[in-house]
Amino acid sequence: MAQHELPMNLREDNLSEETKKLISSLPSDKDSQGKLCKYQGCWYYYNTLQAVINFQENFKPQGTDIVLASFPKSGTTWLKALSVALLERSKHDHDDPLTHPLLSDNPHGIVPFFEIDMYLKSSTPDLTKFSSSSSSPRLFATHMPLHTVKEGLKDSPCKIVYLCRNAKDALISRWYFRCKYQKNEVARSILESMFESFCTGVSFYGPIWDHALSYWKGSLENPKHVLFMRYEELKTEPWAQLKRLAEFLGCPFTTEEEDSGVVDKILELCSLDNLSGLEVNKTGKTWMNVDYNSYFRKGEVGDWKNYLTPEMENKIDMIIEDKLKGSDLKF
Ligand code: PAP
Repeated sequence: MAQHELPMNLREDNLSEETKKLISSLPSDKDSQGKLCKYQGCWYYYNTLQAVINFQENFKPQGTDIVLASFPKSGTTWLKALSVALLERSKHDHDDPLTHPLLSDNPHGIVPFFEIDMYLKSSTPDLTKFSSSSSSPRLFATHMPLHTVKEGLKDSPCKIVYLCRNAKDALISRWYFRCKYQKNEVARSILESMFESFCTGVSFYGPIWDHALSYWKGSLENPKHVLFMRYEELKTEPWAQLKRLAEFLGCPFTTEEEDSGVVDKILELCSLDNLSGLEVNKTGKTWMNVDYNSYFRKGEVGDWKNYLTPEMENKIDMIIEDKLKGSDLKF
């Protein structure tokens, strides 16, 4: 694909002289979409690296900020929706399309990614819309690993929520997303090449094991600062996990709320069926021209079984087991 046809985050046309110099000193590689380099243990396309550096150098945190973090395709859209619904619940009716933000905008339109929506275009983005007089804390998102995010947050006590998902499901989800975005047929040859990069770790935001480990360790070191959640647990015990998230974010449910069905209402509002059926999510797009509907697919646990061969399964499992050895993280 020609540079100008690629989404801005995958290109290399927005680099400062310092970043060019930095890149020349970093490990580099390429995949079918472009050149990648490894910064602080994580692989980025060049423009995204510029955005990461812009964020690290220029972001001014507030102590009440909340950061939602994930490896791509781990349920970020869901986590964004749940967090917005939790924080906004005292202000809006869950079914009022005129006022509830989730009924008129996609979660990605409401909660910006540092390195995609904010610092990709500018090193000094306008943050005024996130620091209005609103009493809610500011919500941001990221796919960066924890140590890289922390540099931008300086020593601020911001709360960080990480959503982890089975690596094989995240890979299949990424394959579908990429094919849809590039308007390609969902071809097996694309999966096979993505699988190889995924296993070597040389893939956008990879390696997944180091990514998850950074947050796992952070959550063990400072559980009040970093909450480690799992997509699979959100699916099997949504009630308990939503309550856990609410407590961590400092807005636990009251007994009256629980008794009056607020937990269920939030889960229903943020369900894949409900969100994907909203007009805005059927027809809207991100500023980078990604259809909002590409963020909603099956939302199942174990969908990889329909696509990966036993050899592929074995290979990925062995790599991850080996890389996680010595930690008690499993995913
Ligand atoms: P992103 O990293 O590009 O932001 P992200 O939202 O993390 O994408 O991942 C999309 C996955 O989350 C899709 O998984 P699948 O391809 O295996 O189906 C998508 O279906 C799933 N997803 C999106 N919204 C929800 C939701 N409300 N509940 C459960 N799963 C969801």
